[in-house]
Amino acid sequence: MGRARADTTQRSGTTPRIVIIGAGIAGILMGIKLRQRGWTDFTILEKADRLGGTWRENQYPGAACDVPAHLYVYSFAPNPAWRTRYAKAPEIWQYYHDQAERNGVLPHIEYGKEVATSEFDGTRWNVTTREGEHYEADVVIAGVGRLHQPNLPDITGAERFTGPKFHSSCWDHSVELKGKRLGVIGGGSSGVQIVSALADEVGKLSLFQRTPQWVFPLPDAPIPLKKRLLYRLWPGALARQYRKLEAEIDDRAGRAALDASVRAETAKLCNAGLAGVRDPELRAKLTPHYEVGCKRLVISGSFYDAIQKPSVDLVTEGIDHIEERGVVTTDGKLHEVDALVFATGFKAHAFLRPMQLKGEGGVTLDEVWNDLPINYRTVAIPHMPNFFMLNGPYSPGGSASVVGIIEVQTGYLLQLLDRIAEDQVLLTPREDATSDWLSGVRDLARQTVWATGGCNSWYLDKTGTPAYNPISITELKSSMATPIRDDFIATARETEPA
Ligand code: N01
Repeated sequence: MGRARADTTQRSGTTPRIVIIGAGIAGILMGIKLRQRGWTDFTILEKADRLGGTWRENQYPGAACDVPAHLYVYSFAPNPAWRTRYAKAPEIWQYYHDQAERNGVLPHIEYGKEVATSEFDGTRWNVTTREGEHYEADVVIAGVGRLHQPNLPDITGAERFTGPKFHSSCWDHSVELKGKRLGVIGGGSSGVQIVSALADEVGKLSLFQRTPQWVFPLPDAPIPLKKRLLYRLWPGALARQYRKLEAEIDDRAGRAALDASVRAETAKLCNAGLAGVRDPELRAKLTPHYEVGCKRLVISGSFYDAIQKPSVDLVTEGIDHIEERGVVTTDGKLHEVDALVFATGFKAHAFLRPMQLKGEGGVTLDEVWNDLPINYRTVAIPHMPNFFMLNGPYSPGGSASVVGIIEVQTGYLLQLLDRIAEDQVLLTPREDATSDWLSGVRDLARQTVWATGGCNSWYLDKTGTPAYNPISITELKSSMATPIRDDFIATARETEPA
């Protein structure tokens, strides 16, 4: 049986052995924080052959983050080198790789290790990979991401298409698209970025749009060399920029789901961008008929320009089926394409799955989560002692920086880990505390534009309730500043001699 290993010589004898699942932004951060406190007895199991999570997978043309680059960093590691307001996927990947390297996390990562099962044996967790390797851990922390598993819609005949086809998060860079006819199904954040990036490169681009999106017309901009130098020489200015962006976005996006006046301002700016579409027929096709903010806002300063190019065709008739040569819409028209991209989003409610979890008394995650992804404050699950999550269900939604959210959750988990180490206990959230917290969040979520704004989106669970918490980072920080001791059941943990 394997151990959650790495530098075990430094093991203090009281610190728990930890397995972290996933080497994305969350897993790397947890690794950095553990090392900073001298806890080196942990392993990060990563299913792929590289770290980076979202930014490893999403390498489609134009992939970039729509949270300003200076905010999309660990707060303790500002980056003076960003060249543009919004960073591109490869630069973001490099930043998080560098953080893992600089902070000594790389040797803790084991690649090609997809966790298949985690079973609690009454004392500790037995983690098994798909390849059948076993790891023992006192604590398991899942940093597996929420938008991770591609949603590939079941469109009749898709298998008959003879050209290359792939999901936006599995881009096949070997396919030459220059001068070719490209079909893009889906006009969310990914589809919009792909269209903007490829409109001039391909011969013809057909965007199959089922629902028009609200597009916030924020242009990207270079960060002048002088400013980059200033940030390098004067870290205080960079820290101030982080705080400024955090406050601005918290102010704008943090309460937007609950605050109609914030949304009215957003709608005004989106409509001003839309007004730049000259052809009234095209503009009508791009005009959303639900409230702004109902779906996650698409942020792009270039989409409306791209969609008006002669090489781009916006197709709004529904897709009937796919055949060998392309996509046939419900009006019977065949849209011939050489390659097809599914920018159709992710299975946002498949959190932790397909991993199988078995907690105390053999209870499975599927049993605990039969109806809803029940959890306590996004990080802990009843009946799953010492099993924790980062960016779990009911984390804040909207356009906030997920890095900031994960930092708050990590700070909270570190306090739980301290208690686990000091008191040698297993911590499980109480069911009553869990349901009190969860019903509060769900009641609030039902009042949001996500639920009432007249759209369908991946925010909603099967009951039509958003699985997100409409609170700002400021509110998240205060609600997760200190764990409430009595909300957890603490049972003695069997320990090994050091
Ligand atoms: O996915 P989406 P995404 N037939 O789910 C359509 C983050 N992100 O990958 O609206 C036809 O938003 C679907 O149509 P509809 C960000 O949080 C961030 O674009 O359901 N169409 C929709 O248009 C984002 O919100 C960044 O009617 C079908 C699209 O596919 C999240 O990831 C960049 C269909 C899916 O849109 C997901 O974004 C990229 C079907 N059968 C992503 N099924 C940045 O930071 C689905 N669609 C910039």
